[in-house]
Formats: sequence, structure tokens, C-alpha cells
Amino acid sequence: MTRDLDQLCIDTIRTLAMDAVQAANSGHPGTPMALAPVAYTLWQKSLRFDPEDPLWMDRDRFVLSAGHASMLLYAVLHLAGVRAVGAGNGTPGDLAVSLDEIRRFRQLDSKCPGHPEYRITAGVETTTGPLGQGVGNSVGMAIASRWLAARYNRPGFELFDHDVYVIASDGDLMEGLSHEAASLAGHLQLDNLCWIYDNNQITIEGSTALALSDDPAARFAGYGWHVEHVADANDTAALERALDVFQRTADRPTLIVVDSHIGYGAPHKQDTREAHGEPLGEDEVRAAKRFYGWPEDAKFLVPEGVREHFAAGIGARGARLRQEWTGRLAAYRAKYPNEADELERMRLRRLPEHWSDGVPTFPADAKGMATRESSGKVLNAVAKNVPWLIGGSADLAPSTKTLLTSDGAGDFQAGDYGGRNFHFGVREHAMGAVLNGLSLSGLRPYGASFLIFSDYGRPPIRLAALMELPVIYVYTHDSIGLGEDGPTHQPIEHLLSLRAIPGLIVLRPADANEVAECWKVILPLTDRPALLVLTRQAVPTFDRTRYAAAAGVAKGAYVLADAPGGVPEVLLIGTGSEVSLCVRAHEDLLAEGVRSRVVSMPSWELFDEQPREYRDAVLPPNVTARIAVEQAAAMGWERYLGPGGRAIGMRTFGASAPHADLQRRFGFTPDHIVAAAAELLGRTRHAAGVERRS
Ligand SMILES: Cc1ncc(C[n+]2csc(CCOP(=O)(O)OP(=O)(O)O)c2C)c(N)n1
Ligand SMILES: [Mg+2]
Repeated sequence: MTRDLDQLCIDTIRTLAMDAVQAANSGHPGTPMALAPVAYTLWQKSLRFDPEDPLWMDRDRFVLSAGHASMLLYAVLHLAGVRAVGAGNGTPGDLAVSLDEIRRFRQLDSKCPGHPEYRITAGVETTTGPLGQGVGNSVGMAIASRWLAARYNRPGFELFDHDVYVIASDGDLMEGLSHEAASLAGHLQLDNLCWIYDNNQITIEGSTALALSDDPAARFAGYGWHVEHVADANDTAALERALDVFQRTADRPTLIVVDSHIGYGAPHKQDTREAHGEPLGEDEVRAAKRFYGWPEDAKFLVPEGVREHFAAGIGARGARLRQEWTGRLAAYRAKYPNEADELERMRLRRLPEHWSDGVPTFPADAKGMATRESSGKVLNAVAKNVPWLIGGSADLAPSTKTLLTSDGAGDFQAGDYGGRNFHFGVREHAMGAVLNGLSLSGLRPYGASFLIFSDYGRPPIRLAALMELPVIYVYTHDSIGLGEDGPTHQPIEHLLSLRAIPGLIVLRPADANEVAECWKVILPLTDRPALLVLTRQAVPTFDRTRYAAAAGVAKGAYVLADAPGGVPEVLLIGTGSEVSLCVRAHEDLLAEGVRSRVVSMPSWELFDEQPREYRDAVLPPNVTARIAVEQAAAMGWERYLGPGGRAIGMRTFGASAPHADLQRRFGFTPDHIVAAAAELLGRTRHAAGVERRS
């Protein structure tokens, strides 16, 4: 009887997926049909998950990395009765996925978008679709589970011990990201991580034999994983056994290779690429239903007993586990109130009360310091106050100054899962995906590298913005100012392309005190990522008794040095290391009787969000003589310059040379700025010291 009910549940998942894709006339039916027994077995028999509280902190995570098979997840969420989550992270309400929403698969504002989207649908742990990202995120989630356990579990109070399960497709495992992520997970011995590989040997173009000859078992064994094999996705007993082996395997992650048949049960489309990305067609749907012993003309049918069976399985088990846990947490709170308070703040993304205590202010200093240097000092100050601020670098911590040096910060490694310094290795893409997984688990992660290598980590940055995760990126060596390493290491178009990501805040501070203010802007963010862009080379620390306070950073741009009487005739707008050039040009212009104003503009995004009056006060519309100075692609500055302005920026790649030579070569000198100002104001003057005009 139970066996029949299990089969009925599995076939319900299959037919819901087929019907939804058919109704939408788009989507992927074949993989949900094939993997219904896998998802069902995992949810019904193993997953520590309470459908009544999809945000329970110690729940197992289920990640559908093969996001194109989204209907698999939506069908399971519906049948398991997973609840929607209301505003404020708490009120359980309606179903996360109602049958009506499944009928509206892929339609505007449906809870069932084409690919699973975090924030839109409760029970969706992360946004997947770009192949590889889900498996990457899962490593961050598994790390978070271990980190939380190491930090917060106490004898008799096992608060954290959750596992992370992933369904990964051929494409997921082909992506380079999966190699980086699996290698890192193996190194860290994350035995709470289980990837289930759908070995259906089909991708969009046809058989995987077209492009893939890897031996997955050998590959993952090489990373230090345990590998299981299930020869038939329909063999739920074998799946249960493999999941059981995963549970009992210590010191290493597990890969379960499951051989499956895409479009299982569809007489003409099974095992073909046609089962991947298009509806089966009415006739084929009917034929498949016949094969399952399903009423051929029924649509969106959930037979009696199916929901009840889920409720008696995952529903009852999940409720019991969560209630036990909630009781444990209450006793823990009585005994360890500070730790419990930290967990509560983490859950609500709320900072500790005195999070900004000890943030340094920096005295004026003409020689100054590199902004990576001041950032390292500020980061270490705030990290003392925010215990769950954790992160690291892709092998560049000594250069990016991102190491936490205070006592007890420690390194996160197998054997010390409480460490706060992460060594991602030279794996920028995995670092980004892991940061997203950490953030999705409530931690406050940062990751660091050189700005040029943001290209290697860009897809997860985009997804952090899409998911509204407050991940922090620290990118140093931010321009040709890095000097001798030359054009391979000198970012040009990166600022522009990062500024183009919706929601992301890009900040390029001009001096040490702006750096401190940037961190004060970044830390309180709860629903958007921020990216700090920092210099390798020293920049002066401005005398703030002479120039405006650095707190102006919060508004994205502010008047740093003004014309007499606050009535400028020319605006010098700079970011980062170029602001000091603008200040020097400004002093020269003042001496020549030119009324110039320097605007420091660390963040376009923050400035654009200010009221019009403020923006007009900083950049008065009647002042059309405007110069922007930034050692990066000039493209985009037109928005602040208007037709009468001039961007002093980069229009080519850089070059390998000492910093001062590069500044002269590319026109980043006070003299060049002064000459440009004179020209815009209609006064002729020689551009001294400029070898090539930008
Ligand atoms: C990074 C990335 N590249 C390309 C795609 C487009 N795409 C979607 S599914 C897929 C491959 C499908 O094969 P597989 O991963 O084996 O999934 P299956 O069809 O077997 O479920 C591709 C190339 C994507 N989603 N993400
Ligand atoms: Mg495949």
C-alpha cells in the first residue's frame, strides 16, 4: 500500500510538471519526469525540513542546481505543503506554491517563474538557472552549517547540524565552477554536503558523448569525495541506501551518481534532447500518462491520499524535528543569552548595537596610505564587533589586506570550522558562489581579490544582486595605478560594467576617511551587495578641517572643496585615487582665479538615489564646464558631464611601467586637469606634462 502511495506521489510530481510545461507552452518537462523518484525519496524519507517553517535555521537545504527543471521543485513544494513566508520573515500563511500558481507556471508574477528564484518562492533556497551556481552555493551553505555548529553548539545543545543536498545536471558538472567548488569542498572535508548527479547523458545539443568523456567517479574521488552509484533513478530503495551511506560518511562530501532517463515514460521523447527544453505535446503527454497508469485526460490532478502521504512523511518528521529544536533553542537562550541574541540578530540581518565602535579616523597626511591599507584597518575594527562577519580572499589576502588579525579570528579549515578567515584558494568563481551560500545562511560574508579578477567572479555578484543578498566584495589594485604589473592586471572597463548591475553598490573611496565611511554605509545594508574598489598605491589623507567631512560618502557624492562663495564655474568630479589629483588642480585653478569645485563621487548608485535638490546642489545644472577624472573606461561619465563636459579616463588598455610614468602617459596629472578646465572655460593654456591627450 505504502509502495503504491509512493508511486502515486512520484507520478503526481511527473504529471504536474508535464501539465504545467504544456500549459505554459515552454519549459523543461523531461528532467522532472526522470528525477521525480529522486526528489520524492529525498524529501519524503531524509530531508530535515518542516513545511510549516521553511526558514527554520537548522533545516537541511535542498538546492536544485539544474534550475531548468524548476517544475520538479515547484511540484514538491506544493505537495509537501510548504508554507509561504510573510513580510518580516515570520508569519506562515498560505501555501508557498498553490496549484493555481503551478497552473500559472512561467506567467507574470507567478510564484513559479521559469527558473527557481530566491525571495519569490518560499522553499527555494537559492536562485538557480545559470548552471554551476547552485552547486557553488551549496558549498557555502555546507560551510555555514559547520561554522554555526563550531561557534554556537554547546555540550548538550546541538543547535546546528544540517546537511545540504543538491541535484546537479550534466551541465552543472561541466561548468568550471563545479570543479572549483568540488575541489574546495573536498579540501574542507564537508561531510554534510551531498550532490546528486543526474547522469542522463543528455544536454541540449544531444548526447553528452558530443563533448564529455569525464569519469565522474574518478574525478570526484580525486577531489577527496565519496562516490555512490545508483543505476536506476526509479530504484528508490537504492536511492535510500545511497542517502544512508552519505549520512554515515565522515570527513568527505558525497557524490551520488544517478543514471536516469530524461522524459521517462514519454514513448517518443524519452532519452532524447527533445525532452529537455520544450513541451511534450498533447499526444505525448497523454501517452506518458497512459504509461504511468494515469487518467489520460486529467490535468493538474493531485489524487486523493497524495498530500496526506506527504504530510505523514516529511510533514510529521519535519514538525517533530523542528519542535525538538525549538525547545533546545529555548533552553539554550536561558543558558547562553548572548549567543542566542547573536543568532537572532543574524536571522534578522541586524547588526550588534555597537557595531561601529572603534572604527578609526585617520589624521591628515600628505603621503597618506593606500585605501586597501586603511580598509584593512577598518575591516578589522568592525569585525571585532560583528562576530558573524567572515570572509577571505582568493589567495590574495596579503595584497587585499583582508585578513582578520584579532585574537581568535583563526582560519576556517577542516578541523577548525570556527575560523573566520577563509582561504578560497585561486578560485574566484567558487569564492563568489560560496559567499552567496554563506549569505543565504544568515552570515555576513566578504570576499576579496584584485579588481581585474572580478571578471572571474562576476556571475555570482550578479546573482547576489538579483537575490538581494548583502554580500561584500573587496577589490583592490583598482586601476593603472597599480603600475608595473601592466595591462593584464589593470582594470579598465570593470567599474563601468559593475555599475551596470542593478542593485549593486559600487564604492571607490578617495582616502582613508572615505574608506571608513564606506564601511559604515556597507555594514547596515540588508538587501543589496556592495563592492569596495581600493588602490594598491598610497593616496593622501585629506585634511578634513580644510575640506568637507568624509561623511558625505553616504550620499554617493559630495562637495569636497568649493569655489569661493560656493559659486563654481567649473566642476572637477573624481573618484578614488583621482580625487587628490582634482584637489591639486583645484588649488592651482584657485590661484589662477578660476572658481573651481571638487566633487568626490565614490558611488554613482548612492548619488543617483538622492533627491534632485541634493544632486543639483552638488552638480549645479547651470555649471556646464565639468570634468570627470577616473582611471577607468571613460564611457558612462556623460550622464554627469552633459554635452559641455570632458571625461579624463581610459580609452585603451594600460601599460607596464612605474605608476608616475603611467599617470603622465595617460593624462592623470593636475596640470592636465587644469588645462582641460581652462579649455572648457574658453581660456587657452598648454597642457604641460601630458604626453598623450586622453
Ligand atoms: C551557464 C549556463 N550555460 C548555458 C545554459 C543553457 N542551458 C540550460 S540547460 C543546459 C544543458 C542541459 O543539459 P543538462 O545540464 O544535462 O540538463 P538536462 O537537460 O539533462 O536536465 C544548457 C546549456 C545555462 N542555463 N547556464
Ligand atoms: Mg543531462
